[in-house]
Amino acid sequence: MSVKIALAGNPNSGKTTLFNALTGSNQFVGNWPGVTVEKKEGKLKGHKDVVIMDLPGIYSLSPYTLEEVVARNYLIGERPDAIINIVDGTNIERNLYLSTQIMELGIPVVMAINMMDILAKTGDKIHLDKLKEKLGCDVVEISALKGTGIKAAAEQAVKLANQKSAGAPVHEFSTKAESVIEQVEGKLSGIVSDDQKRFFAIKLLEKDDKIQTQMKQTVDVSSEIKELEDAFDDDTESIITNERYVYISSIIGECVTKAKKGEKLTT
Ligand code: BGO
Repeated sequence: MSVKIALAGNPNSGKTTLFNALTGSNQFVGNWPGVTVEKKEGKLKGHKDVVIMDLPGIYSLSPYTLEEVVARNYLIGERPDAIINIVDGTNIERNLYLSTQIMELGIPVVMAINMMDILAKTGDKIHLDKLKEKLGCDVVEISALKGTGIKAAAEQAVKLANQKSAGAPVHEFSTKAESVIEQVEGKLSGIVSDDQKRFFAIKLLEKDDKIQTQMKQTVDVSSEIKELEDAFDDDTESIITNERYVYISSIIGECVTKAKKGEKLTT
């Protein structure tokens, strides 16, 4: 049986560079069914039984662009054995918006922080152990362009894929939001597997009708939506987005040290 590893990240994060470096000429290019979004897959160099699936570059797992729908349908429907989430280390705050959603899927994740060659020149530091703890996933530094760290990232993904278990998702939203998410998760017992509950609960609270349609059974979360909207005096989609930004700010505050302005760069 072959192992499936998905490559997910923002546009311009270096995904194509990494995909090419990991697969070489061993690639198949086509289209995702029914849409003109390019589908690329390839065998991991040196591993006949490991397939890398290059997902379209996206900023979020919301249903607003074709690329997002293709990527999330694959992640939810096909459930790869592991995900390599490539993150542009020079733009980490923005990239983490997608990462926080990827961590909710219940699939093992290796976060590959790319562009480390550029970051090294700026003097900014990303504290990997802290990041790992705050996100609940493995984190490695890479330069897709120079090829550094990419073998270790891929091998870690293969290892996690074979273990078949994702780390528990980190619950870092506000107490109120977490308590409402937990109530919705309670309604999903027997409908989605335990490790996917957080993703589905959040999407239902966001009134994501494509996810509601995709679920075999309709789940009424109107009372939880009302509870959250009354508590925050806002709509649930904005509430969840805001919760993510607050969580990301706390990650950046604890895990990234910026080089002091005016400090001489070491090149
Ligand atoms: C151009 N380090 C550095 N320094 N650059 C990288 C790295 C890295 O680790 N990884 C990728 N890049 P894509 P998506 C370019 O194309 O893989 C660069 O969208 C240019 N092109 O080389 O395409 C990579 O698939 C002219 O840069 O990303 C590429 O995710 C001038 O990041 C860009 C400068 O990588 C995006 C760069 C004509």
